[in-house]
Amino acid sequence: MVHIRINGTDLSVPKGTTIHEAAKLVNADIPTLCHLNLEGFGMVNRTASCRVCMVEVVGRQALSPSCSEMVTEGIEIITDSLKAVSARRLNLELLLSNHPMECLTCRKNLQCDLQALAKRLGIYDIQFVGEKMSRPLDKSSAALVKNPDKCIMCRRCETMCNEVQTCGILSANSRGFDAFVGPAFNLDMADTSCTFCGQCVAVCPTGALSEINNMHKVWAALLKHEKHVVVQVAPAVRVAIGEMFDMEPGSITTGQLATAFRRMGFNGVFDTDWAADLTIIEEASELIHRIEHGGKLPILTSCCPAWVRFFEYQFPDLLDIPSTCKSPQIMMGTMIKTYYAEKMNIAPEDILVVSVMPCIAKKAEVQREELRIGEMKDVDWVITTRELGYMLKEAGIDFRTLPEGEFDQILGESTGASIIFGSTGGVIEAAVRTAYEWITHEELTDVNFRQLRGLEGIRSAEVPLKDMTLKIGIAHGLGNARKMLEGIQRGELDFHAIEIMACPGGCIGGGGQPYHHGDFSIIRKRQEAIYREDAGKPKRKSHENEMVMKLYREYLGDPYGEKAHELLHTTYTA
Ligand code: HC1
Ligand code: SF4
Repeated sequence: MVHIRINGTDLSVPKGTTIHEAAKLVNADIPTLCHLNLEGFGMVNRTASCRVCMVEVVGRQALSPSCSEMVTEGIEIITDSLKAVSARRLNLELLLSNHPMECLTCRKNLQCDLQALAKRLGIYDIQFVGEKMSRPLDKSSAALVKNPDKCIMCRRCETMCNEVQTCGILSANSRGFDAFVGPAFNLDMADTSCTFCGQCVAVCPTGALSEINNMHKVWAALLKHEKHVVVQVAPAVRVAIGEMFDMEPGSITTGQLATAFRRMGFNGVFDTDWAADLTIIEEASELIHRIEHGGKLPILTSCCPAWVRFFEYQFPDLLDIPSTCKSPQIMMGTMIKTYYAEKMNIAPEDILVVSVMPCIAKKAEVQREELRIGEMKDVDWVITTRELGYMLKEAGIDFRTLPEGEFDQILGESTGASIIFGSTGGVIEAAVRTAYEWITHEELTDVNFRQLRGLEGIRSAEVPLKDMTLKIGIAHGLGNARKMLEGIQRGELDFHAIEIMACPGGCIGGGGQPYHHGDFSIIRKRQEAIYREDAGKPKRKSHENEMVMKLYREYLGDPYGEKAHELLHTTYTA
């Protein structure tokens, strides 16, 4: 232990404690901006670049950055001296001196950490009106927008992209006043191997990184009434959107979502969970087929589009191991424009499919050339959970008090297995629930495979299945995925199936979810809600979804059969 004094109080703290952490123990709330500690996800940004957390250390002339400096034996710290407080304000004013003052139209308006700090530190006038940068916006991708003029060099995105996701897309460019974070040689994002996981967006404190705005396209489609506009909503959205309406993190809002979509004017209100059950039928069949026919193992899940881009770019020699199943969002789009169109007697060209996703990469996924029926995209527009929240606020829909509604059939039924897709480990647990019964021909009485759950970055489990033991691997976060894939390349890992999700916690921690502002406990609460919703469902195995099984009887034929292959499977490109 280290003995220290803060603001006149003596205390002992473990070695390695930062001044900022120690100050919390005496209720001293030192502001921070660049600092971010995503406990549980291995991300600590301690660049100390913003200098808004300065404190006074007795006996020193210079102030110290509290977020990065560790306490030492006998140190005496004053967190609220006038010298420290005025230096913090001055440093913030310098940061603001070249910041574009576009708060009213900024995507981060009222969600911006810089804006919140300016309010907290009482900045109402900018005393240093400096030269402004004017660099072009990067809107080259279908997923995210980069506005370098709003970059404050906090380097949170860089830490996330390089250390956690190991993608290496973002780093500091230029020097001094011209410095900003972006791809090397200032390439357009679309010309890099960015996976569009959106985790840089999730941690950016300002509007320097945000998702591509598709809200106006959806409003325009709903207003024009020219098309049959339908919506689908992903599993993880229902446990997070309430946060945008000051509901407790982990509130389950499935029924309110169905009602909200009808109020917005959608002609069909569908649940991506239905398509997640469909995905399991295909994926479990594919796993069993590979086991029985000596196919390539392990099979890797393929529903996360950032993960798909990651393995395409980084592991082109392993393209034959991921499942060929399209993701649930795309399977839903395909089924809407084929099966549903036929049933409803609507020309597929007259249908517009909107997805509400917790994910930014889903915006890019729908643009992929192979995810089309002829010229027609399977899914037309993707909005994030956040964007849906903004649209509901704009429409004045009081989400908190909406009555619960139901999704439309024939694409609305879902089981507990599909809901858990939203959490790390959930896709593989759902697949195991079905594979178990199909391999053993016995009823699975306890569907809770708790060994597959949790938030550890890399997990493994063995599930006994009569004559064999199914070996399962799970990774979330692309850095963890990289470790898994390198283990496979070296021939060290022996799994039948591996689930990988790009984001912390899986889709519940997606880059399009309400901002967590560094509070990882929110992700935990969303995860708990996912398993609560699963536990409350009368059916918890995907093959018990009657509307999905009806689809096979009426339209697709055999699971993993010829028509299912044609419509529900895809290919990958190095
Ligand atoms: Fe996901 Fe999936 S779980 S990828 O995280 O397989 O986005 O929620 O919709 O497609 O179902 C996201 C979530 C989502 C797909 C499903
Ligand atoms: Fe890196 Fe993901 Fe951001 Fe792309 S979207 S720059 S891969 S963190």
